[in-house]
Amino acid sequence: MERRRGVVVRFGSRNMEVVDSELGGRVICTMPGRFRTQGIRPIVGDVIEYIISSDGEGRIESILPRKNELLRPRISNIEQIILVLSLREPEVQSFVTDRFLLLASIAKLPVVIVVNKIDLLRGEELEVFSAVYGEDYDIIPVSSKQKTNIDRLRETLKGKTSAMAGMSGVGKSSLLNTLNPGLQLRVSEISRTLERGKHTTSYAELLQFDFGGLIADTPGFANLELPRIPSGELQRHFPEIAQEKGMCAFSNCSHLDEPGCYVKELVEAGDIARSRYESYLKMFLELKDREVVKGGRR
Ligand SMILES: Nc1nc2c(ncn2[C@@H]2O[C@H](COP(=O)(O)OP(=O)(O)OP(=O)(O)O)[C@@H](O)[C@H]2O)c(=O)[nH]1
Ligand SMILES: [Mg+2]
Ligand SMILES: [Zn+2]
Repeated sequence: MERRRGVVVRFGSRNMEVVDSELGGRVICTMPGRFRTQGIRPIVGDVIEYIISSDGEGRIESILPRKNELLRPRISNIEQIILVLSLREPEVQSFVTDRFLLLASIAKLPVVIVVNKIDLLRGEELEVFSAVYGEDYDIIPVSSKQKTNIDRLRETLKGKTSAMAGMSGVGKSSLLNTLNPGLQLRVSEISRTLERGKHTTSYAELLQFDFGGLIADTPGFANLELPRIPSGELQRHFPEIAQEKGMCAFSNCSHLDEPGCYVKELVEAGDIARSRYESYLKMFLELKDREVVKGGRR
């Protein structure tokens, strides 16, 4: 029988939904019993091989190796993080933005910053934001409400698997509907054919854009608990600090209060944004605290 390829986009209690872009549709698939005994468990985002049985159901044959895997939400093969934020209603604090950026960096995923609700901005607010982030990150300013710059965002999403992250209220759901009207509605329709468990909302799922591309609609990535990295590694994830590596008097400078710290000089001169430096300090001290707590075992 013909083996086909698809991407797992959603789970039910006993089956899963697979998008087969060649087929141009979706197939409800089940797992062979041997997966359970062998401890094989597909997750959302997995590329799988399957065969269609006579009743139109699919049966999974194998899972292709994962390129990467996010833990919260548990999802594989993500190609980029779309970090949505707004500068008004709500004004997302730079510390929150910087945590998201850190998580994306640790996951080794490129991130695109989408500044939504630009219809609410006054004066130079967008320019001020761009001055802090524009050099190291791609920024797409949009308004879901006025449909500004939506085409540009669509281009960025087209043909890729993305995860959308961002604080509650910044307009993630609104954007999905503006990008692809009816997307959410269609989802609930399909869910009926899928046998759902009781706690389905906690699962990750991927939505399929009509223009091509998949996106994880769960805000689960919003869990902002600091990942367990050594404090000394933090600076690698701040591009504007990492770039100055070797410029401080001490080669292992943590840019806290060491003499001859070039990073602090750049902050004073306004070449590194103060808000970014303050985020760095706050996270550094948090990581350091944790190291002291478990210090006895080191
Ligand atoms: N002015 C303005 N309001 C917007 C825009 N986009 C979304 N909103 C409003 O912002 C509010 C929150 O939007 P949602 O799409 O629910 O936000 P969300 O990010 O999905 O929030 P969670 O699901 O809680 O994570 C709604 O009242 C939207 O109408 C925009 O571009 N401009
Ligand atoms: Mg939402
Ligand atoms: Zn330094």
